[in-house]
Amino acid sequence: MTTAKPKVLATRHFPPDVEARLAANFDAVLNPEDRLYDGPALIAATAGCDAIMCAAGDPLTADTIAGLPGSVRMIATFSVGYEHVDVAAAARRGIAVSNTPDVLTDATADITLLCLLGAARRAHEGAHMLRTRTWTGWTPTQLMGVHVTGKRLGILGMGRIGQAVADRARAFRMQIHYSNRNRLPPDLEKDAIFHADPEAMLPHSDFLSINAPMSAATRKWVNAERIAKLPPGAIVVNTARGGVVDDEALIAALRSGRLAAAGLDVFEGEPRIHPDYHDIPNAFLIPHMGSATVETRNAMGFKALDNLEAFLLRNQTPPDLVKSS
Ligand code: 8YV
Repeated sequence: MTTAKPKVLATRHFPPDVEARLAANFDAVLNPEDRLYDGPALIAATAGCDAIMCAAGDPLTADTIAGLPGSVRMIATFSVGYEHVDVAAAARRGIAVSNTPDVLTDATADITLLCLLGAARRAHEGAHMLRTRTWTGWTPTQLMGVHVTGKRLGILGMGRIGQAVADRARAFRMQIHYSNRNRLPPDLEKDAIFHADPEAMLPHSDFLSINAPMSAATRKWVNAERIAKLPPGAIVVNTARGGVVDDEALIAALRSGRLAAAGLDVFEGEPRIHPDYHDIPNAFLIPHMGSATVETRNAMGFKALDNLEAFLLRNQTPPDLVKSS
């Protein structure tokens, strides 16, 4: 007698190799058209499901989780960030939650450097000139940006991604400052300068990179008051979550020139970003591409599957279980 495979709802259209393994090992409910589920649709779609494989932006709020059928035992998110899953609400219902740490560290750190360099070197304006056929030729003063070498980089959130950003920035001979809940041990801290108080790091940050997760404490952390503490002409880079930045304050500082530039991969309310960003030349913008390499997206999917398989097929604790704080 064959026993039925556990049923897993995939809320998004995941990479082909990931979906193939999902379908081989589970009774998979796929979403080939990549339709976005709202809360009620998600609840309806999970009828008879044992687990949900979701992604950032899916509304796994307390209300949605409260409405899930009793059969749902696990939520595996295809992301390292899990602010879209109410972990406490899941814990109350005995639903395990897992995420995908480590595998996207390098890709996200790479994109952080892309944003840093793109902002500092006015890549958007240069590319725009070519695309709009308005480049009339090289001039000695054309598109002069901000030098990176030797500058101070303040990193808010020195976890795996923050540390990988620091390693890359060292190759540009940047001086690393960081603020983190806990000071790193010397072998990880290396030459970086720790600031127990993140506010105290700001005056030392010619560049500020946000690498902290979204939480109540980081919500709109980059606001007008804190921007005023950065050196004039500083550059802000955000590859973490859009909600960490107060868009109105950042836009005002970019317009006035108080900040030289910003490099942003993530946005509050994405994909409907603050409309003013569209017209700001000194903002280098890309659409949440931090982990977007084939290797990384496959690794994220396989990690989500490792967690689902451990829990649903082998009755084990998921290796990347997210604990409710
Ligand atoms: C993902 C991310 O691509 O993993 C994260 O937290 O922000 C991204 O790199 C996306 O969130 C997929 O769910």
